[in-house]
Amino acid sequence: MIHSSELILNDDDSIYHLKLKPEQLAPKIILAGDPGRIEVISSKFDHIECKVSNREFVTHTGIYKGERISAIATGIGTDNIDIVLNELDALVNVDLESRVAKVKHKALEIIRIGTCGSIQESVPADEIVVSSHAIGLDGLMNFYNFEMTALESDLFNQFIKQTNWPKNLNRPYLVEGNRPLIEKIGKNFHKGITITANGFYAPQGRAIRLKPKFPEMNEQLRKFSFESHSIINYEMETSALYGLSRLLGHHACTVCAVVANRYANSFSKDYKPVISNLIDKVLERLTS
Ligand code: R1P
Repeated sequence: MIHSSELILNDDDSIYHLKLKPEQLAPKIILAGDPGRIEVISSKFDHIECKVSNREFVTHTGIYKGERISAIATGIGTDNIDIVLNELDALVNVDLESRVAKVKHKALEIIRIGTCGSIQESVPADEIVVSSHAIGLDGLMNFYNFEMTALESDLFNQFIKQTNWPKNLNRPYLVEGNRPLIEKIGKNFHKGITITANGFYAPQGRAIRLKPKFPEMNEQLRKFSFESHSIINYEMETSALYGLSRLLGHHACTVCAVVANRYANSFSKDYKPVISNLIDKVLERLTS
């Protein structure tokens, strides 16, 4: 039995942060950092079943072309992904009444639709990137029994070597997303490795008044190349999403609209229509 300090339920028996009950969650899920994006996604549904919100965690569940989908805002960062993934999994794989994990596990299909910064000249603002792998600078997966596969380890060792990764920064980790889902959702998008940063400014090589300790980081990331792999973009959630999905037995894929090009020092003039088109494509591909 899972204690009430570990699996926390609200007075209405909904789960602690997401405030959802099992019947309010669909097996196909779209995640977005920005709570405002959830309204855009559900405006495309044929029917909205329920809207639930608590803190930054806004959920709209509805029907799109006959399929049930939940759109959920995670807020920013891998610490929030830790909450969202664990609570989503508890909703489907734990009997909340008896507080016992179910014997038969359900696998969720989870697509993150995000915004990101590209570090490559060839991937300008307003284009779309699908994350084949994520390199987490966040350290979250180091708190779980997560181990990289042999292929991931090879790629990771190359990353440490080629970037000359400083020993006094966080120890990163590398994780691949769900290949079949990446092929299905990410068709014709730029595909590559995503850096999941544990901050928006210095951890992504930005400086306003404070200078980053590793100023050559973006140049090192841009130059990285191993077999067919290169690093394309920065965002702040995918490493945890891919890592926790693998451990919990769910399928995950991230697609992001490029809003900033860090090589050209440019920012999208208006990325909202790009996100709206991306949502249309993901909904089509997720339900086909
Ligand atoms: C930073 O501005 C936020 O935008 C990106 C980053 O991952 C981070 O969450 O994604 P979202 O647009 O999904 O929030």
